Amino acid sequence: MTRQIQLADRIAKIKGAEVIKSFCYTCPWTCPTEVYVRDGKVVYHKGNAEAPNNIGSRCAKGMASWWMSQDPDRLKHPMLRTNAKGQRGEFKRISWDEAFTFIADKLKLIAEKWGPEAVALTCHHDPNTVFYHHLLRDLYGSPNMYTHTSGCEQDRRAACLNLFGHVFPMHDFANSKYVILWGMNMLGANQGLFESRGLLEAKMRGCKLVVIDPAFTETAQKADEWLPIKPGTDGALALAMCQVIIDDGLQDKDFTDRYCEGFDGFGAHLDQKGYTPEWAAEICGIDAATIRRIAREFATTKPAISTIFKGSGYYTNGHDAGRACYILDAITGQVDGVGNLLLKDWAAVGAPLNIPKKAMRKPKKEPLHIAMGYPLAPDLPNARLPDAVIEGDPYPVKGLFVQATNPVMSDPNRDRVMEMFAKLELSVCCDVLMSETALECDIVLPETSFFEHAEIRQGLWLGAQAILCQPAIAPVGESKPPYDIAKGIAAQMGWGKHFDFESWEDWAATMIADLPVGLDELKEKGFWAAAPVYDKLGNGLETKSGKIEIFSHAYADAGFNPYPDFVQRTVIPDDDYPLQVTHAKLSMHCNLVTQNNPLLMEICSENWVEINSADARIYGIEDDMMVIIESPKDSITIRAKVVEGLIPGAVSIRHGHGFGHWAMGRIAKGKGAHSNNLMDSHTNPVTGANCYNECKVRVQPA
Ligand SMILES: Nc1nc2c(c(=O)[nH]1)N[C@H]1C(S)=C(S)[C@@H](COP(=O)(O)OP(=O)(O)OC[C@H]3O[C@@H](n4cnc5c(=O)[nH]c(N)nc54)[C@H](O)[C@@H]3O)O[C@H]1N2
Ligand SMILES: Nc1nc2c(c(=O)[nH]1)N[C@H]1C(S)=C(S)[C@@H](COP(=O)(O)OP(=O)(O)OC[C@H]3O[C@@H](n4cnc5c(=O)[nH]c(N)nc54)[C@H](O)[C@@H]3O)O[C@H]1N2
Ligand code: SF4
Ligand SMILES: [Mo]
Repeated sequence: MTRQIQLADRIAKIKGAEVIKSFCYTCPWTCPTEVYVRDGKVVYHKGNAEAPNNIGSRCAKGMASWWMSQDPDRLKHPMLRTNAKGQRGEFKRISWDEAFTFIADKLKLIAEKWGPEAVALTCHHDPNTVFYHHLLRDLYGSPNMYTHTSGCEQDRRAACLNLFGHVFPMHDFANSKYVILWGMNMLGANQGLFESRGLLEAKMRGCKLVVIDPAFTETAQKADEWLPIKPGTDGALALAMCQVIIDDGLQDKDFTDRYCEGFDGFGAHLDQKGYTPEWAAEICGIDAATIRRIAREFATTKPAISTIFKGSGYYTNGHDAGRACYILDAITGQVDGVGNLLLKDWAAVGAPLNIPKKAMRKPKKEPLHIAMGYPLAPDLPNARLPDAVIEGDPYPVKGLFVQATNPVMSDPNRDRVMEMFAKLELSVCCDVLMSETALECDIVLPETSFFEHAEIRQGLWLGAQAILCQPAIAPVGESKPPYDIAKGIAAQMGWGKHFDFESWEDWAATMIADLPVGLDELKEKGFWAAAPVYDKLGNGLETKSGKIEIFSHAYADAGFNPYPDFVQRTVIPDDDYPLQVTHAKLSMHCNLVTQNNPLLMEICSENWVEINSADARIYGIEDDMMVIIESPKDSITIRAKVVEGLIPGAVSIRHGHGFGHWAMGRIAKGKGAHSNNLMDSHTNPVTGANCYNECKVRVQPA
């Protein structure tokens, strides 16, 4: 324990605070925490020192997140829209009973006129969404329960599912000797803390870090080598690296024989397509000698990891780029061993409600993503949802529940998303703040935050882990936890008996019935974790062949090319719009969650666009100047940072503020600029991912 933590512990204890084990949900990595509460207020909080995920640490946005427990702008009452849709919402306060009745009446009407599949739900991976699933899927009968993932790491998910049959492999960086990060800026956009710490510790022990990114990110700044790649060309580079490894005979033959499907065909495929380093160099802007060298280093330094997050996935060719980056791990035998990409085990966390089979309604239609023609999409292609609402394609969607996600801000093509909200018969927003999406909805329901309610979810740690969030303070205003909201609506629908728990401890006990830990111990510790288990490939994977599918049967069955290919992405800069848009997160904020937090806004009060000094000279841009970025569709005014660390021909827009932030609250309002109306609704044809970087722009001083 560091001196600082000891000191803080002592201060808090002296002042008589109660310590509650919980987790942070400021970002999806949900680090286990200790929340210190006195007189019903959060007075301090820190990482849970016992938990392997964070070992007592937190990131800046996690530290500052206690603000959420007392933000005066928190939603406090259910609100009903009083003006017509298609304009900024005006609302009146209503009671919960009125809210439940309103929603239930609309649900009944939609089921009668269009069928239950005309209601969809989208959320931010919140585990408590499970209560809405019980309500809307199991009892109401809609197959359309989705998350926001097509706006996030959908391409990574799809690549990992198709190759490894695993949705979210973790990284055993701490034991690695060679790491290639493809557009994964984990030291800026931090993903929990043990992976970043593990990587930095490994580096101190001599692990080589190569960052492939158009931008000289926080992570690139710590790398041994930064390879500035032309946007949307990772697939070409990774395929050429695979070819070098196979040409040189550096593959792990024993591993590919035992655990991989289609290795021999893959070599032939690369040869046939001519995916040589010289070919790739032309496309990605990294010279052939470097491609060869990095490929050979990677194949001969073990253990190693080649991994992606979202960078390569924001283009219409991201699906195969992702697969190719991970095939590097597969052909060199670097999967699921110590120091590798780890196909982590999941904890046996069950459903909270036991709804009898005979009470469950079977959906009559296939889920939207299948009906839309995206059978391999791990989630809804969000950018296509407006087609279903506005045009009834592939079938009508009339009701939408939105929980802990802000699609008006987060999805591409804001105009179209807002048009969608105007056309819905029922739009319900469950949030903690009056978000931009809330303002487009019929009804806004104040949910409790992670300081005020209980949740159990899978921990993002190398081994199986279950983590518990416990209520530390009373709900803010009249806000309710998702369980109570779903229960209230269910009661109006005549299904109240299925929500028969009095306290959160009752449903929590049901959820962890199969875990080797009781609720009392879980409350005491805040988490349950098993040691990481390595080398499980012999048990078979959840792919069609049970192996790592370099040849993807899922792709073949869906009519796609089973081996990855490189195709050019869709929107290419031209004379009128000469610059390529890329995006990156802000280290001091999380997406659109933290811009009303004064502590973080004091450090980072607005977002900006980065532009290379060579481009800045061409377009008359000086550092710190306000500039206009204009696409064929829209324009924004934003502050510019003139940098050396960005590939010329691109701009990097830091994501998180802006769009007037008219809704969120008094601190967020009017700060920074938002880029999501610059682009159209481009969707990856295989994974359904939103392609935010399919966007060309021009820039000039404001
Ligand atoms: N501080 C902070 N931490 C966060 C978040 C946050 O908002 N702030 N958000 C959380 C969430 S929800 C997520 S999903 C993760 C995201 O984690 P990351 O995916 O690591 O985060 P981004 O900043 O979006 O990283 C995208 C990177 O890809 C690069 N890039 C763009 N185009 C290309 C390309 O064609 N090829 C390659 N190789 N790189 C490219 C960008 O320059 C950028 O550095 O972070 C999580 N952690
Ligand atoms: N241009 C561009 N667009 C992007 C990205 C990018 O890098 N560039 N990043 C993409 C990525 S990686 C992601 S993950 C998405 C994220 O996009 P979203 O899914 O919209 O998620 P957030 O921005 O995290 O905001 C979520 C909403 O949750 C609310 N909220 C916060 N805490 C709670 C809570 O405890 N309960 C409830 N009910 N609500 C809560 C907030 O007030 C906010 O309205 O955006 C994507 N969009
Ligand atoms: S990484 Fe995410 S979950 Fe962990 S402390 Fe930071 S904001 Fe919270
Ligand atoms: Mo994300």
